[in-house]
Amino acid sequence: MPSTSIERLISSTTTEGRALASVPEELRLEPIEGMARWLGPLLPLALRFVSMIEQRRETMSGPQSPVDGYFRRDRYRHPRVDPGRYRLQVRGVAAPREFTLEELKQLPQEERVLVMECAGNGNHVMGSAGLLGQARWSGPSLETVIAACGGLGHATHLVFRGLDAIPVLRGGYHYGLSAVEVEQARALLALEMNGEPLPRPRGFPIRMVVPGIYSMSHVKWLGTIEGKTQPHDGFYNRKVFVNRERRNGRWETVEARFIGLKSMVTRCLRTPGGWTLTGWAWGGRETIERVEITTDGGQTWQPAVLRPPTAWFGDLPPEDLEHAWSVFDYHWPAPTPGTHRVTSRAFTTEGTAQPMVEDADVHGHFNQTRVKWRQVRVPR
Ligand SMILES: Nc1nc2c(c(=O)[nH]1)N[C@H]1C(S)=C(S)[C@@H](COP(=O)(O)O)O[C@H]1N2
Ligand SMILES: [Mo]
Repeated sequence: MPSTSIERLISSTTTEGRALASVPEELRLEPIEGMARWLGPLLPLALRFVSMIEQRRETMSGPQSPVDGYFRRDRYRHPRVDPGRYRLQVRGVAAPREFTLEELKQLPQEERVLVMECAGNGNHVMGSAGLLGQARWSGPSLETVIAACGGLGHATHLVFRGLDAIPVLRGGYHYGLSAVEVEQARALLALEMNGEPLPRPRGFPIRMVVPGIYSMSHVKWLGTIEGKTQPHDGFYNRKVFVNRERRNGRWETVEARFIGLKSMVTRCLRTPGGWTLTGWAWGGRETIERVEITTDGGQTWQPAVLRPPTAWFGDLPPEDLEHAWSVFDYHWPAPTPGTHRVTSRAFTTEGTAQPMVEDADVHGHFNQTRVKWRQVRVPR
């Protein structure tokens, strides 16, 4: 008979019989690569220093990330915006105009549930993977706002500018996408997150939300939307969020864009008869069909139970959930005490598999999709 948690509890009682050294409810998934491996418990401090906060581990399971504990990535200063005096400027479109917050609230409101992920999440430098979250965002669609300005006019590209002034660079944060990209993504101007007004760190009073595209484009504290007739030649577009990629034998600079096919084991929780590895699968432009788990460093793989976003957000039409993660869990029956190497791997209905190794034709920190290994120490 496999040892039950009660039996393990009893067997771990000290001889004095005083302190019950119980089996923990959760085991740490230790990163074994990148900075996270070397910095250990100091990683959050190091990240905080460059204004990055990973999603809190206790919130890293299930379909939706709470407002409290959401990840954060920005450039240090959060502007304080007076909602009464706020104006969204829209320029370079058919009929340029500005909107008060009330006017934006009066437009038809839409909802999206999606993975918001920093383009550098889980890369080989960081070695960790908490710069992402999934929430329910609502507000007018970008399409609605542009339509209220008489349409795009001659604009083929849009630049989104934040109200956060950046020390030294001063210019403020901005990111540009093509009109086709934002239309296909069904971008939203979010006024609410999980049914609450946007908190200040999340971009109060308005942020961009661009399903399927990495979150450097989800501009917070949105102040201006500017139409252009060519791609935005901005610092963040051209210099910051770029990789070097080899295409037809030539190395080119490529901007970060679409979230690639990924999966990740986020927690290892105690369940009767063993442990449950749970996590998320998301990204890519194909439907995720299954997730496989290994607990022996890749020698054998087992299927996980995969639950699509429609299981939780059935009140929304599937197109509003298109870029949301699926939740998976795998029951790991009574693993032997000791150290185990675990990971997950996602597969699509079209037969695409999440890569096991980094692509030799891609150099850079962004859109690194290969499987993320973790180490778990199972107690006696
Ligand atoms: N105005 C503004 N918007 C911004 C940024 C910023 O520095 N300023 N950072 C971007 C980046 S790189 C990321 S990953 C996301 C993070 O969103 P969050 O802090 O709400 O998690 O915001 C994006 N939007
Ligand atoms: Mo980011």
